[in-house]
Amino acid sequence: MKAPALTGMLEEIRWGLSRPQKQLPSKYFYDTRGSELFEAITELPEYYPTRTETSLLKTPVAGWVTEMAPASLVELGAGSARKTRILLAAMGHGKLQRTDQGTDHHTDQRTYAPVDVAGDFLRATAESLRVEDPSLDVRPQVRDITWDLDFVDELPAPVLFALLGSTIGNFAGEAAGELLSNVRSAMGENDLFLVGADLRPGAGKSIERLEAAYNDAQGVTADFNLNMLRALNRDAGTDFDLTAFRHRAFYDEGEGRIEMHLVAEADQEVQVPGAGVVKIGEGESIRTELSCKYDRSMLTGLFEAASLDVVKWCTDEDGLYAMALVSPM
Ligand code: SAH
Ligand code: AVI
Repeated sequence: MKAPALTGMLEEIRWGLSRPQKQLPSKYFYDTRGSELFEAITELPEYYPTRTETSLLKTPVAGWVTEMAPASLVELGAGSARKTRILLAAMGHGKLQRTDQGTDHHTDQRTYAPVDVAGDFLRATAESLRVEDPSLDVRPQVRDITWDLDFVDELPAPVLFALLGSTIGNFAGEAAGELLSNVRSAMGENDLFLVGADLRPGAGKSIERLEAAYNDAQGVTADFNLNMLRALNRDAGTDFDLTAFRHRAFYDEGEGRIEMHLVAEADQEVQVPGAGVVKIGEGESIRTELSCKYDRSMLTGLFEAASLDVVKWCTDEDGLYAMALVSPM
């Protein structure tokens, strides 16, 4: 990760570690090693969201995209963009398209703007896409997706925005609404926004299955969780002892979310530049991630609050995962 302004990073860390429930922002998972560990998570037998989303992207979502024939795809939190290849292929299937100005353009002239905080990983993703498809105009944006998406003005329209992998779930409470409003502000009237979301437990989805996705037998999720401390020691100058914390993840049924924590196995004293020593007692935890789970009405409400209308919706047979295509109201 190209570290964001160090002062901003340190402010977030100091603030989070001064809360009654200590917490750290989940975006700090994603240095290059963290991004690779996330990729390994997506291959785990327990982690169903990626496989389920891949299958929905093939059918029916690719058909929605072909129908829309976007000229550009803006992907928020793109990571390796592995599943994105399905969307890019679907974009290329259109024929001539009439623009708002009455001119025609070929929809196989496509622009792809992946946005991610993980700079080195994003640049590698962009490079491999260019090699795979030299006709694709790839414009990576290393930035926080909650920041102004002003670069979108430069892209050929219409634009399809995408937020895949249930990353929306990592923005809890008001942050999810703010993120959707941020995207809404960047959208033109003919643009669309595709969102993937992990669903709450139900008839075809047990709490055990959900919790297993965050407590895999091989311990990859535990490594991913602990890697945040390694990244902060390197990028923020903290001195967390990685051997002194253990991974914990559980589903909070009342809140409808997975919480990931790092639990101190003994009393800890951590140096945080600018904040001196932060004490963490034995058994105390730092919350590193919230992963909110939704149902259709909650998501519709979130979209409506951001002036977005659901125009297409699908889920898999078991009701594990949903995809929504939304348009400006
Ligand atoms: N879209 C991919 C990757 C999901 S992992 C998929 O569906 O598999 C979440 C991605 O979002 C990571 O690549 C991470 O670096 C990025 N990310 C997390 N928080 C972010 C933020 N605030 N701004 C920009 N990128 C963010
Ligand atoms: C990227 N994000 C949606 C993942 C999730 O499921 O919340 C990150 C993750 N955390 C643990 N496993 C995967």
